[in-house]
Amino acid sequence: MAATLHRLRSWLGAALAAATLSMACVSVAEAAPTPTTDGEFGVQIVGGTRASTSTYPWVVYLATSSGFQYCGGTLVAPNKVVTAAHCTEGDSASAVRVVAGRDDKNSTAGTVARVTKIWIHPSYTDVTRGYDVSVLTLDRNLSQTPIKFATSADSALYAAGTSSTILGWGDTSSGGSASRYLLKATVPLTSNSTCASAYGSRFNATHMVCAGYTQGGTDTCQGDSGGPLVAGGKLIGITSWGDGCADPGIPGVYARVSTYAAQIQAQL
Ligand code: 4AZ
Repeated sequence: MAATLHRLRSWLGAALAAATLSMACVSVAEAAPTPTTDGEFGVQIVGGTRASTSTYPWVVYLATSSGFQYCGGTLVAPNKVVTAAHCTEGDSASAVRVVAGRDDKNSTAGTVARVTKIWIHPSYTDVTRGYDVSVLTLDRNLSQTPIKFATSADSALYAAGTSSTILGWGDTSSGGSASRYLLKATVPLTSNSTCASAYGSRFNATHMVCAGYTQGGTDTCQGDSGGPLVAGGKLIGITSWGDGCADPGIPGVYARVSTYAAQIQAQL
């Protein structure tokens, strides 16, 4: 369902998408006034810069069989990709492509793998209830280097203020259009209390971690879902949800990978 909506969005454009995605995502562009940081600079994730898959070989994107990018993902083994459950929910494996080593969506660089199995966390229902985790098995081993993911031993990586990296090919402003190129940005992890102040009971610290500057301006956005939040050289989060993108006081929300480490490991 959600992946289908992501695809519809690709086809029909951002304006229609705002209405369409309101069913799958918790919020839409009109949830908050568009800040001056949105759109004015015409760059990145929101507020980021271009990045190369040579530097971040484990970042991948999910595409339809027609080649439309609709989510991100992270290579955690040569043939295993971690992504968001809301990216793969309702999909058949045969419909999903994983694109690795391609910075520019309008190029043919890198490798397009097929998917032979989709695992979705069995407790997943919707993003605000947590469990927004999915593992894809690929039809081949990729040459790109995987990244390690956080486990219960990595609680230090989740400390408030930790500098983290977000990556993706998603929208460069709230309600805007997707990036042609891989983009990256650095955002600090927020405290749990800061995130609870923004989201109330929708935020669950066991299942989620938030990141963003108090002043906004830098964030993941629609189309970045499923992609990586990295700190200390490990995958610590999966881009999951948020109210709008990059608004002051409204951080992005990420699935807390350490909570799911054993279940992810069991899929490898
Ligand atoms: C989404 O709908 C989405 N600003 C991803 C990230 C954020 C909001 C929405 C965080 O895919």
